[in-house]
Amino acid sequence: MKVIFSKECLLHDPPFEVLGGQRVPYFEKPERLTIIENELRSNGFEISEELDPDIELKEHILRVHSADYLDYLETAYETWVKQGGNEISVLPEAFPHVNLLKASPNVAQTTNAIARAGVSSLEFTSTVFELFRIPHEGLYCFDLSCPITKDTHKATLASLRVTLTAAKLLSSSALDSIFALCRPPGHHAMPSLCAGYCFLNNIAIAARFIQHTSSPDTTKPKVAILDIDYHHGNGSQAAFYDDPSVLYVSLHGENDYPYFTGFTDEQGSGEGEGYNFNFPLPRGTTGDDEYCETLQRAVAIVQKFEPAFVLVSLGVDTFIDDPISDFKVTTSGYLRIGGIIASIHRPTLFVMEGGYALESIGKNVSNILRGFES
Ligand code: SP5
Ligand code: ZN
Repeated sequence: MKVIFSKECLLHDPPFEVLGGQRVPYFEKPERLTIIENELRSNGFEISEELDPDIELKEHILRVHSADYLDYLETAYETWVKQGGNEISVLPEAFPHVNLLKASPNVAQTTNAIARAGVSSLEFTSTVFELFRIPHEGLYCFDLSCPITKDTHKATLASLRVTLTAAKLLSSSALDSIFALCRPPGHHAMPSLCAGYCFLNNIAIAARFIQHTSSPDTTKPKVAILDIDYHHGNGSQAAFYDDPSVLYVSLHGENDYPYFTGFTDEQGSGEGEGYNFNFPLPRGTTGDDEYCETLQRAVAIVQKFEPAFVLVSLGVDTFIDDPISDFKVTTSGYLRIGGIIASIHRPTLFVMEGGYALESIGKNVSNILRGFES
């Protein structure tokens, strides 16, 4: 399987995040990628650092994200520092909660960079905005895991370019699979919210990219997103919630981050009803057998949908020793998981998401890809 990679993805390197009320070293480290890269090389995978220079990223980003959010990502660090913020990173300290805004419609008047980092989102407060005729702006964050450093945006764009280069190769040639080895990851990113280490939703943008760049003579290809990261991909779900042309199926830890999404009764809305499937699995007990059994059911749903392409949000934070997750999938379990995904028999784009156990992340990712190929 061909692998697309870029060293620019390593540039995002915040020193810490805030989890469970504590300042902790940032789990989503650049080393994750270099460890996977080395493991894949020693397993004989072909790794290409040639990115497609012709893809106009902005055009494709705007199919998923709002223009004001993209503008924020581009300028947040500079504005923050200009206003006297620390040079480490942009990180909000206050959020314009919807209940706060109800009685105080002045969110639009905030120009303070600290406030703007946390200023509410379109999706989050749109009703309130409409109600008080507040201009849509600001927002941008729903947790404390997305510090924006000097080079964060550069790395984020590289991550997306890796993904779209891979998507283009897959959809324009006879390849049956390809792997986008990238970071920062994407599946938690919403139209105008970063969170969970994600800034731009790589896989959602790739799904739209494939649909919009396919031959105009053919009908818009159906795309299935299979999300095997430990966490529910709230951003990917939201991007296609009312769209029957993109199926979203996720297996994830029950009652864990992002906490407010990923329930079984989230099945899509309007025309998209019946095209969103969530499989929350119990924390603490879900091992290889339980996981693979549910994955088989998820795969059957994908097969029935008959997608032209399958996009896999590849997280290995389901691993037994992952420092922030609670499943018990083993390194050899990932061989089985890759094999089950292969049984869909469709052109498949793997996009890197989470996985934080540095000692095993290389082997685990490599096993999914090897399991797929064998
Ligand atoms: C892409 C991705 O995997 N993002 C995940 C972000 C998760 N952030 C919140 C983690 C909460 C961890 N809870 C600590 C439990 C320690 N056992
Ligand atoms: Zn995850």
